[in-house]
Amino acid sequence: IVFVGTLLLFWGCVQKEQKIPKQEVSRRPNILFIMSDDHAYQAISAYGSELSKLAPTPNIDRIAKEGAIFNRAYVTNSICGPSRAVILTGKHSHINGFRANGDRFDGSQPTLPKYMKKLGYQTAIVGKWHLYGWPQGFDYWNIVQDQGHYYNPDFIKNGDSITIPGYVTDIITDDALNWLKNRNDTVPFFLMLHHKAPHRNWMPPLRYTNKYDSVKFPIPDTYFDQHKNQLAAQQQLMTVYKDMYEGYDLKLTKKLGSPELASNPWPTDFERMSREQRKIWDKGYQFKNDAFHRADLHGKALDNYKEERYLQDYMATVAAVDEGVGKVLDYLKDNNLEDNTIVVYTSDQGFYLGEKGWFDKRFMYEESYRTPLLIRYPMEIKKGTQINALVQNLDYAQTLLDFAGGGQYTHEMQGESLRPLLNQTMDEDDFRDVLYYHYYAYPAFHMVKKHYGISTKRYKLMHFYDDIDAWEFYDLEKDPKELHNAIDDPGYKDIIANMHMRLDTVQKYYKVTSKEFKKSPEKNVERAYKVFE
Ligand code: SGN
Ligand code: CA
Repeated sequence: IVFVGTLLLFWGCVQKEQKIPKQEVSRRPNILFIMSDDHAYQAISAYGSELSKLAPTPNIDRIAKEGAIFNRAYVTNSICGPSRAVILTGKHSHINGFRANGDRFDGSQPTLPKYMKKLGYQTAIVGKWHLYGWPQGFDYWNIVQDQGHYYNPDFIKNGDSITIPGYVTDIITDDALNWLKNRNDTVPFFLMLHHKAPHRNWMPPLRYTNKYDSVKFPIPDTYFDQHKNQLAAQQQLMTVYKDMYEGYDLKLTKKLGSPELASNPWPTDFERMSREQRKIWDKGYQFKNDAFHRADLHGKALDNYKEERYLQDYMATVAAVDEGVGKVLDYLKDNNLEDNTIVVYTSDQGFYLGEKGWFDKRFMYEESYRTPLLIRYPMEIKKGTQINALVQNLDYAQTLLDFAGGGQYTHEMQGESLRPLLNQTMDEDDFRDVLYYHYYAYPAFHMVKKHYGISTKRYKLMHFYDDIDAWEFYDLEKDPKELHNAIDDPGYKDIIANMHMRLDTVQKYYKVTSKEFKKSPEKNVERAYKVFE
């Protein structure tokens, strides 16, 4: 009894010590962290691509216009679950233990939401989670099951399974708004709003099935690239015109006049629709599909057409995300929360929109390695701030804790706070000048080989390993599209030697050990490729 009593007394003291005065808690900024799934920076008009000009994202752009845009934001491991684990922990995959989709997140480790709670925040997550193991550190959670579905999706709400009728992006937006409206407004909030869209198979809402039908999106000039001297790139299975399913991905039909989809290995995504939804959907797609059959395309014309259809659906899916972002920004505005709320918009990684011929992500090449990052917080960030420093999703936890007054919790994290970049108290050149990357998921969907590497503002060194052993080096200034692997170019000999040295240093810095470079057991290859991620 004495022992238990002492323990309770001790616990009471600890509790007391941690209690933060009420006035201090209420002064902390609210945080709205919006993350979509697979949203390429090329598809956000604030980043200025030709493609995005044809399908602008005015609401997401508002965050950049009224705040800051990061032009060189990257991930540490370009795949969903791992990126989310990095964001929650502020630690690389090899430290937080979640290396590939399908791993189980060790929820007992310290995370950003747990710290936010300690700081007196009311915390919530709505939308995609994809970490296996239920969310911890959230007062409220309502997550889509696994990858989630576009139509009538299944959710797990604080532990209970429910199916919510409607379109996933709208449902996530509304649920987040509902939580905001009913929150305890005497304490600050930390809300993670995680969209499922625009993840494969890019199903737009019924109101947008024809939104971009008449828009001819430009075909990337690298669409038919053959990946010369890029062994891993030659062996991927994520080429739009080779690996997409005509029915499932491109919504093409079998024949003129019929709504029956062509190859469609996962029919449930369509079968989930109610009869009314399906009717509107089929009607929306009928006209373009009939036009497609009449055109009787072959060869490159067919390949190009597939890219057009891919982009039309992808961008229509993005349009709903943008609309949702507009709704929550309006809520903040109408409720006098604009000034004291930090709004972040990002994606779990970048994505290919036909560059190099691809969809999906995983590679350390720019399109999938980079990710959009926009942050608005008028109290500290000047309108229209452009940031070119090399930042990573590794930095988000530290940044948000810094703003929330939780700097004491970040000692074990591996990133840097972006706050001095955002409020311009630090010169960009004084920020880090090299980034580390490691992708582990092979063999798996799309068969991108395991690789790791480093990048500076100008150079990139990568090593593909496991069942290959291939180094690549790029000079991004001379070759921004990464088409010329210059690893054997004598002109770069010294620079490459230096990059190797830096790679060693960086790996030591992030505590990477040799056990990180394990080969996959040969027999798993076939099976792993078929496993649904
Ligand atoms: C699904 C997709 C893949 C995608 C993975 C991982 N296929 O398996 O194309 O690479 O998710 O995506 S699908 O037919 O089910 O859409 S991630 O964003 O979750 O990492
Ligand atoms: Ca993703």
